[in-house]
Amino acid sequence: MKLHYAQFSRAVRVAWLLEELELLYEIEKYTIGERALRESDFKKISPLGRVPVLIDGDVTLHESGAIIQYLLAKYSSGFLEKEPTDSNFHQYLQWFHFAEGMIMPPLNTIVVETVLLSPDRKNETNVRRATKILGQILQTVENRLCEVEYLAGEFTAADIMSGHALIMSAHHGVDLNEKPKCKRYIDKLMSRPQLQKAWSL
Ligand SMILES: N[C@@H](CCC(=O)N[C@@H](CS)C(=O)NCC(=O)O)C(=O)O
Repeated sequence: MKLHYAQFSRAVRVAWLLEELELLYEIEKYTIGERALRESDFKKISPLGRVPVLIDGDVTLHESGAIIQYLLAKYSSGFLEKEPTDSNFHQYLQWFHFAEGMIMPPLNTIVVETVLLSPDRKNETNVRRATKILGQILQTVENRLCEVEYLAGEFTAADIMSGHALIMSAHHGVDLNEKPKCKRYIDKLMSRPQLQKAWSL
């Protein structure tokens, strides 16, 4: 199994799960923005030139949530998932998909405007709007974490998906001062050796 990975990217989610499942994998490392991601060889496995990409035998996947679901279905025997019969199944789905569906779109805007674009192309209105929307979105995570320790009750892949999105938000300077549960949750996730390993490959 081979993971195409870049530090601070969504590929951390995949490495994190691989570590939690104690699976063996090879790693090919990139830096976001580097030329290799734009080259035709890489685009054969990732048409948009993005990470993560997972190659497992003759299977190639290039969408983090799909990779996580694939790994769980093939290798976890139910660990880190919720079964449809579990009373938290709907919460598991809700918070698994909340990462790419809700948290990442405004965070992407913030990253594009503040990190990727040159200062003269930065649009303050876009940043303000995305910051406001992201604040509202993260408030729903805060509210959920007032009820439970982990998003689906106990630690699952929903925490790998949305927890990572929350960690990325903090990493990019999103203000969590009025969201103490989110801050504590991030600290708790970051204390997992499996995430520490995935973060610093
Ligand atoms: N929805 C995709 C997003 C993949 C994505 O945008 N990856 C970013 C890193 S987090 C990337 O590779 N960016 C490189 C670039 O845009 O050049 C997923 O969850 O895998």
